[in-house]
Amino acid sequence: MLNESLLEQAASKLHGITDLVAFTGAGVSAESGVPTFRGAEGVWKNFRAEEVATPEAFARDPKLVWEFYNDRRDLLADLQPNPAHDTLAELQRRFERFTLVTQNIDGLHALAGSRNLLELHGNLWRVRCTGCGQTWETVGEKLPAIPECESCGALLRPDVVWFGEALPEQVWNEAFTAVSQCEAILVVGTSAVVYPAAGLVEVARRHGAQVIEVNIEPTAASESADVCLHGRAGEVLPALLEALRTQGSG
Ligand code: BV8
Ligand code: ZN
Repeated sequence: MLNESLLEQAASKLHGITDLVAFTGAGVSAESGVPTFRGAEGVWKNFRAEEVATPEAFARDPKLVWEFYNDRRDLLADLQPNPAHDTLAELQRRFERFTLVTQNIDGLHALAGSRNLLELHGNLWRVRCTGCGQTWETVGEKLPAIPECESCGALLRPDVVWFGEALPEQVWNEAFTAVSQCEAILVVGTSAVVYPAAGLVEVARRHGAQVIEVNIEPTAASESADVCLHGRAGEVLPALLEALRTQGSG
């Protein structure tokens, strides 16, 4: 059962502000059927991240790495956004400045209609040529086991950020700016262990933002949070929106 008073407390922190950031991780897609990374059924269970989500792994065994990503593309092709994604898209329409910063690569926020979306770790549906650098959106497409570039013949790779790789500079700068300016940050469904992304929560707090966490359990971000709403994002976020409505905001 959701804690009504904490919901009211969180809603009152959002009431009347104009600049909100939502920072999401794999937990926001869990109720859509996307395995999280570190949960019991975590996507890493068959593979260790170091095995498949690194440039070294790709150089060593591109076939294995593509098997890992093609499996996730196949799984995702049939999955839909859940009420957590939908509520974040609705919140975007209620706040003058709303930035959605996600670590997820599953594309479900865009599918739910979120705009002004910053994908810190790239996107599973986009591929990039390791030779000429061209990128292609290949949403829902079935790729060959080892896809090659039509223009230059080099290997294609998923356009995601692997461990040991820098985040896309433009996206990182926009995210950093957004969290430095926001009045509140909603931290949803992340274990907050992957850096530099996880560091954005502290940046927001240091700049005076209220921090509201939504998660089924305590995380590394919990000590930075002013309010921790324990529960599934697909239930807590709609309830938070409802509490906002009854507070007559926006
Ligand atoms: C960098 C894309 C330097 C790929 C991802 C040692 C060795 C090597 C590297 C490091 C090291 N120590 C530290 C590092 C740095 C490393 C890092 O932070 N490692 C961690 C693991 C310690 N970081 C990097 O390597 C980054 N790059 O540092 O480069 C550099 C700098 C300059 C120039 C050159 C180089 C790059 C990190 C990006 C890696 N790519 N994804 C892919 O997905 O295949 S990260 C991956 O983890 C996903 O993006 C994922 O989003 C992200 C974080 O995980 P979460 O989203 O938080 O998911 P998780 O399962 O952990 O948690 C789910 C949460 O949801 C839980 O809290 C759970 O309770 C909750 N939940 C579950 N169900 C629900 C729910 N909540 C609500 N409702 C529910 N229903
Ligand atoms: Zn090419």
